Amino acid sequence: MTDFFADIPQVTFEGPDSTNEFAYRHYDANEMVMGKRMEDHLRFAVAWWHSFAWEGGDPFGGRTFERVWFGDTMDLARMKADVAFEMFAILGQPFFCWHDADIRPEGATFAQSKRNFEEIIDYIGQKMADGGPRLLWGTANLFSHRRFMSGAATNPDPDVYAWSAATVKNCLDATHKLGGENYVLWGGREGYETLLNTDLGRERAQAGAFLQQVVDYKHKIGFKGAILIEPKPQEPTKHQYDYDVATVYGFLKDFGLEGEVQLNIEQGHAILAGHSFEHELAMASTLGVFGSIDMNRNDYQSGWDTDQFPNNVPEVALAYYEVLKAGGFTTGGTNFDAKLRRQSLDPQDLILAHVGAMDICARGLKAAAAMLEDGGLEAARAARYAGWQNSSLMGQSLDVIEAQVASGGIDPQPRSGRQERLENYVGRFV
Ligand code: XLS
Ligand code: NI
Ligand code: NI
Repeated sequence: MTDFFADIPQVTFEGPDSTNEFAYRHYDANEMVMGKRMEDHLRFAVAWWHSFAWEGGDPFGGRTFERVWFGDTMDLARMKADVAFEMFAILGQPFFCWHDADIRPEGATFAQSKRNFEEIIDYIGQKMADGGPRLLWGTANLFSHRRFMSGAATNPDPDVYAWSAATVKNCLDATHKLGGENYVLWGGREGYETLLNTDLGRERAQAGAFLQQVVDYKHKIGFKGAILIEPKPQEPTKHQYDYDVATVYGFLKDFGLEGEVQLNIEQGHAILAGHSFEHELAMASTLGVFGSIDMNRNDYQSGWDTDQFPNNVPEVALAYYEVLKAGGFTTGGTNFDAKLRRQSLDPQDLILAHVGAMDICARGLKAAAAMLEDGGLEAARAARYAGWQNSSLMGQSLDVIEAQVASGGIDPQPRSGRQERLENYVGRFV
């Protein structure tokens, strides 16, 4: 036991009228929503990097958090894991996620980093053994160290490609060992700053080969979880290759991997790409590649990936509406890829950020389920497209269609899109 969360009670469901800060008002893990426990719908996960590894820096200043576990030793890495599991227990969090670099100190050599990593994976494995939280996904940090400054798989230097491939191999092994449900590849620095020095076609081919190797290795070791790509349009590089859902799907199709890889869709990344979160979710679902979500909003003015905890029920409701319509999560879940603001120094802030976010998501999920059960949006949509029922138009030749229109048999009459009425409808539920 550490004493980091010493004064903080276990957070339990007390209902909407509770005034206790350390209680859930809406998230009741056992409440049934559309025939499933809320915990099994939402599948919340804590992100190790933001909650335990991030130091509070920004472009103008360094560390604001003073955590006793900050440092590069294995003892401190174990203490960090102890604190993490204490937080999971306080919150009743069913899942967590990590990058290799969040959980182990970097060694002087690849082999030393690997030993550190394997040791801490065993330590985490022991903590999970007694029925504790599970691993939603593991991933490799192929972007922080300076060796990755020009990319990982898309690096002009094949030695960096090799280092990255070796790192992903170890992270996949570890994810498999811990019974992880997914493995995520976010394109970190897979992109470019200037075309003047970039062979875009070559880099794209490298990314395709790398992904194929990841998929092959997954099958080789018998990992049954999903491989997920997380799209993001910019930041850290000016132009990221995995721009958005549609772009990644085109990439997967090009390399014949659309049946092997799904997507982890982040709210803030959708906004950076000029989309809404629900657009990205609907696109992934329609293309058959929906996997999991990172539930963290961005500040709407700043244009950065500010990774804030969700606080907007109507937005979250529309996102879960798409998740539910896609059939809900299978291996995926709701990862809070979210961090405190750098002035939020207290252990209480870390707990309450998650409590608030979980309540917001619970409200969003319940609103989404109520809309689906009511069926108003689906009925309106069906009515709007009703003219297509029994239409053979899409299979006809242009001259056949022209003959029909020219004969006067077709005379389009504009009809209301009813947007405001539908917005009012949504307003009844959120
Ligand atoms: C960064 C990404 C990152 C991934 C995991 O913007 O969101 O946190 O989720 O590498
Ligand atoms: Ni993310
Ligand atoms: Ni992000």
